[in-house]
Amino acid sequence: MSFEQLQQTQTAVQKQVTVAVAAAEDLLVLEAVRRAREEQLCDFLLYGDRHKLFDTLEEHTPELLKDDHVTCVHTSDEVIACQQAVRAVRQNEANVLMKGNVPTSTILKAVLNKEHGLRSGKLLSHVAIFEVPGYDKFLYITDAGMNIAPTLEEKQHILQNAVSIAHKMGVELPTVAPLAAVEVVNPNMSASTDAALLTQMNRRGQIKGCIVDGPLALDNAINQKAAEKKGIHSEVAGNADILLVPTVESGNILYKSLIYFASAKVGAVIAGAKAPIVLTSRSDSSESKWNSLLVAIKTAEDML
Ligand code: COD
Repeated sequence: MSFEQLQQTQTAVQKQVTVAVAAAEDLLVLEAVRRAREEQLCDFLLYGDRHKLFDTLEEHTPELLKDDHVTCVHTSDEVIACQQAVRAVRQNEANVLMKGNVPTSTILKAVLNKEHGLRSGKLLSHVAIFEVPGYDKFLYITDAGMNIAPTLEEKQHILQNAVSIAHKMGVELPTVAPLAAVEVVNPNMSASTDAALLTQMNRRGQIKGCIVDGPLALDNAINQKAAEKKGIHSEVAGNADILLVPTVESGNILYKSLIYFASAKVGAVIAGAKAPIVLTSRSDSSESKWNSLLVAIKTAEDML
């Protein structure tokens, strides 16, 4: 699967998805909105400051102002824009939440608000989907963006969130590699002991819907020859769908290495909330915002 194929399947289906964008006055976000409307992929509720939003729309994407499938809602500041976009999702007026020109912490506050937010009782976590040149399927990396130093229990939830996204993307039984620096258990490396425990939890049915095997180092998780050289024989080694990274730093470094050194394409969502959330950072390209939107719409399907 590639993002191009994902786009083709999504535009062919024509579902009734509405995306609520908080603080939509962001050029790259509006570029993704314009592209989505061109493909008639979904409808939009754009929340933002009247002057900034309308000026940006008029200057860069005037066609969106005349589009009946795009509704603009004036909000006096970015906090209210986040609250209202979250409320639209909570009240089922929208099926996906997307971050615009607002700090991540501001929108996460609205999402995590106990009374008015989008908590579902699960841990929220970041799932990034990569199209890597030379790897013949999507590679999922989690959590490279939200949970800083997850405990074993949090890793279990992070893993389960990624498995759920992979299922919705059409991977029936994803293979999961909990990564460490080595492929043997070293009691001094908590990433390796956690990986072994997650593997056993999967074997005992505590983690379902996937095959977990670890610890694995990155090379033997994604490269068959590297796995063979180390004498590792498993359904996961050399063939991982999902890489579970030990910390946000290791995930973030892997994420950026793939983009900058390997020209990988990425789309990402926050999973575990009442609806998928597109939370790309302001430095992300318009293409990655577009890919993230495609993933969010695809994974919102079963919530419609
Ligand atoms: N899932 C569900 N609930 C959560 C989560 C989560 N992942 N994180 C916090 N909560 C709940 C807590 O239970 C609590 O009720 C409330 O939210 C506030 O919790 P705090 O005080 O721990 O939350 P914050 O605001 O201090 O931290 C949450 C962040 C997600 C902002 C924080 O974990 C963070 O900064 N993560 C790293 C983001 C980042 O810098 N990424 C870098 C690459 S983009």
